[in-house]
Amino acid sequence: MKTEICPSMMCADIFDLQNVISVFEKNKIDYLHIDVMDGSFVPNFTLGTDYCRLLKERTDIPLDIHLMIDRPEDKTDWFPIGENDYVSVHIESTNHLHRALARIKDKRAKAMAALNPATPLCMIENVLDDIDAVLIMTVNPGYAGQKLIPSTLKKIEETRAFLDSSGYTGVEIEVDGNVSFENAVKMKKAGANMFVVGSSGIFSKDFTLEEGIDRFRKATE
Ligand code: S6P
Ligand code: MG
Repeated sequence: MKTEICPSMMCADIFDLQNVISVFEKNKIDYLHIDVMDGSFVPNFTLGTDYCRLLKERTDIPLDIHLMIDRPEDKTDWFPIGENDYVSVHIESTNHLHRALARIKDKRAKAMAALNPATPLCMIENVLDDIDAVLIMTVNPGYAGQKLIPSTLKKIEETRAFLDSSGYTGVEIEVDGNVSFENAVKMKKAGANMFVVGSSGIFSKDFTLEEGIDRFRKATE
């Protein structure tokens, strides 16, 4: 499966966004990962509907909208969701996971089910026909700059094995949280193919964004 880079936009320098997007376009970045936090499902507020809309207007790079909000099924219309975009909803954020995924599919976008580190894999068992990807959180959602929870590596492996043995070989696995160059190698080996790269990956004061992308691609080759 193709290795895809999804930079976490909450880690990008907001005063330098024009340049950041140009670098991503030039380097053929796969998705822009946008963390939407509502201060309720997670203890933080981050990027919102206007931010998504402005990015959508500025670039053709598909969005990867990570909804960390309560009752996402009621809010999908607030976002500029296009055919090539991914939208992920957390299993823990709704009593109506199937409905939330269906709202995304109504927009012809790609649907992703997200699991917190403590949420068991079996929770996706009944929505396999409704998803294009599974998001395995490798930290507790809410903040950038956290440390990988080691048990999640095994969970990635189990997820890939479960999807393959159930006949869903085309369902992708995204990983999010402390995806450093070093951790990405282990995550890829475990079966992940979409990588959310943030402050421990390509966004660093020690090298340019372009160098970071290059290092990431070489590490995960
Ligand atoms: C966390 C959020 C993530 C972070 C990303 C940051 O709740 O969903 O997308 O932005 O993990 O990357 P890093 O390398 O700082 O962990
Ligand atoms: Mg995220």
